[in-house]
Amino acid sequence: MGDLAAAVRAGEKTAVARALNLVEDQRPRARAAVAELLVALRGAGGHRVGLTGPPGVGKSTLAAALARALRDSRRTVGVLAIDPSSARSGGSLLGDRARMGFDPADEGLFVRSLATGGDRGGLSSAALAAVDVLAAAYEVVLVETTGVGQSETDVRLVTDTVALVVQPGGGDVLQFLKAGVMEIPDVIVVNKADHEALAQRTAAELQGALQTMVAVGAGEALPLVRASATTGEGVAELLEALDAHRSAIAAELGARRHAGEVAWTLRLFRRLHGDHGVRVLGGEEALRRWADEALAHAAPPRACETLSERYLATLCPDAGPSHGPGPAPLPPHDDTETSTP
Ligand SMILES: Nc1nc2c(ncn2[C@@H]2O[C@H](COP(=O)(O)OP(=O)(O)OP(=O)(O)O)[C@@H](O)[C@H]2O)c(=O)[nH]1
Ligand SMILES: [Mg+2]
Repeated sequence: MGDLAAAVRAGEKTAVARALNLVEDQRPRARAAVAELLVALRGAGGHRVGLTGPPGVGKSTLAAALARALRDSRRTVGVLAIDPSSARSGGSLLGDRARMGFDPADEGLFVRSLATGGDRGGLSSAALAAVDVLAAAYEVVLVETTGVGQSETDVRLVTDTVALVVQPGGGDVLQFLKAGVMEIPDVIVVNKADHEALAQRTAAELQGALQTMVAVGAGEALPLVRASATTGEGVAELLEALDAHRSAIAAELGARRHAGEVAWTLRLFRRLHGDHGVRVLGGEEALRRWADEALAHAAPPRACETLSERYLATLCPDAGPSHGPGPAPLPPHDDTETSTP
């Protein structure tokens, strides 16, 4: 597994493809291998950018345009289209590579769709692990997810910067933002700005709504970019806004990624054991501390297994030798690393 991790880190395309196949493989042996791989791939990694937004606003086209701009500036890029709907257009994005003049032999560009959505509209563990793989291999990772809801919330757990893509006349998004149905992104893009008048009006409406939100303390000022993925207009400005956000959060990046991993571990645990599981392990706060501890030694899927073992041991302390004498005491709540194996 060390060899594969090293090859992925070196950005070898065949290794990245192999790692992503492994990530999608649900068999126990593959899952154990993925757990090992994810630990070996941990560390700084590339800038993870989420592209979210309603169906058909041009996320895939924009991802292709951004990828091209990044390659022009000699940065390496991984593109991941997640969920069934994106997987379809992700396919066309793959087709678009030729049309957009991407060299198939380009070692610095990797495009992949994952058809594996998670339950209840959220992202699957495979999707989240795939982001980790690409971030280890490429300087920038673009993650496309469609829709408003769980997948949009989940993508935040694995990305550093979230860009919400809307299109001219996309007033419903404005309503969602105002109503708090939708979380506030880091950057907003009004795509299809080649429909000039309408794009201008939509941008003005959004700007007004955002200013009101800032004024009432419901959000921060955030960049709003008008772009056209098809003409390329505004794509450089979008890239600047994404880079600026990455620079602005540089100091907190480690903490943010760790918080994302804790949240992801908790989500996986909740999917398996529900609120009951959370109660058995002493409530949300205690569960966070258990997750913190487990994440010192493993990536989220494996950390969740550790929590599950603890849950079972708590439920049936006499269940057999494999569970040992029962759960260990809760680790102290401080910032120093705990050393429980
Ligand atoms: N006029 C115009 N059309 C665009 C632009 N960007 C994308 N489109 C078109 O909009 C349609 C949808 O684009 P996609 O990139 O597939 O949109 P998407 O958001 O990825 O769609 P889903 O993945 O299905 O949610 C396609 O026909 C694109 O050619 C743009 O900037 N201007
Ligand atoms: Mg798409």
